[in-house]
Amino acid sequence: MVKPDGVQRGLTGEIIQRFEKRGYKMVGCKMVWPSKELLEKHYADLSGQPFFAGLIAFMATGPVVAMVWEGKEIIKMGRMMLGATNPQESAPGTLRGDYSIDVTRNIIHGSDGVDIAKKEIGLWFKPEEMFDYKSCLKEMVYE
Ligand code: DAT
Ligand code: MG
Repeated sequence: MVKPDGVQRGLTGEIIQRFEKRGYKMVGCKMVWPSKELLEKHYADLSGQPFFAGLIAFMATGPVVAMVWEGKEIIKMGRMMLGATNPQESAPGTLRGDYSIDVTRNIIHGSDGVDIAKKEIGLWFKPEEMFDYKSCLKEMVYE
């Protein structure tokens, strides 16, 4: 998900392009201005953290771009492409390492595991907003 800072800074296209160019397949994509209720469910596991209220407040300041990507080990590889949570520790070449400075403005969210991804997809997407199609790139990206 491109966070409000990523959308405002015009980084949505670049973020999508990184995933597209690597060879991953987009199966869902939409702009959403999330409610605090949705964000509280999305970040429920962080509700005990001191930064929780600020995180929810910032994430509700504007629209985000929610996406579902498909591909081999996409969750693990996607996390690598994002970089460390704190941009001060994100390697150059990662999205956060190239485009962000502070942890509360780290431009992008990525699911952290298969079960979490399923939960998050259920929160953000209706089944009919996701698309099962054959990518013409398949034979050229995978062995
Ligand atoms: P990630 O987004 O890499 O999965 P997370 O799930 O631990 O990281 O935290 C969710 C978001 O909360 C993170 O992208 C930015 C914010 N956050 C995390 N740690 C923080 C901290 N110490 N202070 C302020 N915001 C923080
Ligand atoms: Mg997380």
